Amino acid sequence: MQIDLITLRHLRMPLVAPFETSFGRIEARDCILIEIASQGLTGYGECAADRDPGYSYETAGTAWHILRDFIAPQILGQDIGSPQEFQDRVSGVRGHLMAKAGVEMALWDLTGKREGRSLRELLGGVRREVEVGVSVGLQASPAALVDTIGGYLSQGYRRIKIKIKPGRDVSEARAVREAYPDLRLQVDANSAYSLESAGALRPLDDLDLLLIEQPLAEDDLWDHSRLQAQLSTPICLDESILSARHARQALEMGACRIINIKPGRVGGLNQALAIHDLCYRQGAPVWCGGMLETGVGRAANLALASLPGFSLPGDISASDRYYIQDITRQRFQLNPDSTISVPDGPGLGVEIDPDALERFTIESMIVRQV
Ligand code: OSB
Ligand code: MG
Repeated sequence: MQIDLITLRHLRMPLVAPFETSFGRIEARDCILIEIASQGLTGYGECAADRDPGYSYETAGTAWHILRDFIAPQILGQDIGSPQEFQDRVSGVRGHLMAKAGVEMALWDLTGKREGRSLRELLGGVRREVEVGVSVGLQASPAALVDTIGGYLSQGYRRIKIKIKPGRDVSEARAVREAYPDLRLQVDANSAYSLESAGALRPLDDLDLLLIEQPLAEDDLWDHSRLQAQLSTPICLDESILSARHARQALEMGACRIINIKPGRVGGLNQALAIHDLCYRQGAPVWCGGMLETGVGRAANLALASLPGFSLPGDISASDRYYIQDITRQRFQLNPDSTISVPDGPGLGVEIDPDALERFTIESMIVRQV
């Protein structure tokens, strides 16, 4: 693929409801949409870095800098054979995995459009619908949480994840379990505990949870292995897993039994595939995490989640759970069996709505070869 022109757009999309986690509360989601023009075709990719460095050190601002000053200059005017070749070329840029993942996604979209194949086909996905759930942010009280979840259940979602933090953990999970005894339920702490304070999570073992996501620090595989030894509920790692190597080491040392795969966090779909393949070989369940993506990133997540090893429902909800207006013409709907259909058009299989794009763009820039 000849890389002719790259357009960066910093988007700010108002959420239908605020989203609160252990690291903060947001009312709008930022991201960078990357548009690559190549021989008459246009590919889109979403860089998942948000406005603030809460989930990750990367922000829309750092990603903008890395994309404009380092990544774009290395590929503009070049012929890039494949998403893997792109990764080889930018291997001199340390870290900044979300910035790289956004460009890689646009190259997958271009590859699919050029070959007339969907991303699902390119990745080797085997399902046309994938099981999904909702990630529910911290609410005002356990009663409000039960209420909010009731709304999602009535829409047809059959798996719920709740965000927890110290002091807002066992009471919340217990209230939800009492209200919905058969619900497939899991919790996500986003690194809010230490090995010492995680003792508070022990009562969760009696609540029949699918998993406990990322209780401890991102750089702390070792203490996760000690915590897992004290819990019967599987630990699932999100923030800690940036590569297939991390995944292998985490499984080897018993730091987790399940892995959440997000293409943005691990540097792109290519590395996401590698983690999937490793876990599939080892029989470790994986599921597709979410980053409150626009329709662009959501399409990529759906294609990824159609791979055979994704045996647990993903954090991929219908468009109306996130945004009143999205930047894609497609709005993803929940099917009655708590699944969402994987797009089957070429590449990502989505079309951009230029008016919506204009409306949510707070800064844009065309990067040309110098
Ligand atoms: O930890 O999984 C997370 C959203 C932003 C950043 C981190 C996380 C999340 C979610 C939302 O839980 C998942 C979704 O996109 O629905
Ligand atoms: Mg998480």
